[in-house]
Amino acid sequence: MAGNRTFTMIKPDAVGAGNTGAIIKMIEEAGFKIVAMKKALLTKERAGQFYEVHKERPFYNDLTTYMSSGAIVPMILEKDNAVEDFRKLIGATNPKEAAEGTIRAIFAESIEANAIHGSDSDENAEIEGKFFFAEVEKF
Ligand code: RTP
Ligand code: MG
Repeated sequence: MAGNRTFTMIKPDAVGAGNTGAIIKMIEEAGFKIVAMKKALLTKERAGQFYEVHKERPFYNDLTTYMSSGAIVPMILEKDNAVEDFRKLIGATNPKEAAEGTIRAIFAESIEANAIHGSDSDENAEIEGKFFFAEVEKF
């Protein structure tokens, strides 16, 4: 079952711009079922924990400042081949390189404020889902 789930969060730029509903509509129309969802605010410290793998990267400080700048909408999603199919739906990290019709091509503002996150492996999907949700919050 773990292989069929991924984790996402709608990032502060997209939530702040009022694009939450439009993005959720694209996710559901692409065949993903919402297993868990909420609205949350990360502190800079907690954003730093989430993106710990990037802590040596030059963009880490900016990224954690940005990710704690406003509300986010984290979700656990279910579908066959969830991780890979979801990365296709969101498009490349840099919206200038994101394929036409992808969520980032439509909604991202920049390489950093890029509208949405998607887990990059089944293992990380599991870890990231647990970062935000307790078992009782998953349906
Ligand atoms: P994500 O983890 O958020 O789904 O994005 P991703 O896999 O496509 O990209 P990743 O390399 O994991 O980077 C995580 C997030 O850091 C910001 N970033 N900024 N200024 C920059 O050069 C830069 N590069 C990455 C983006 O918000 C990216 O999604
Ligand atoms: Mg990533």
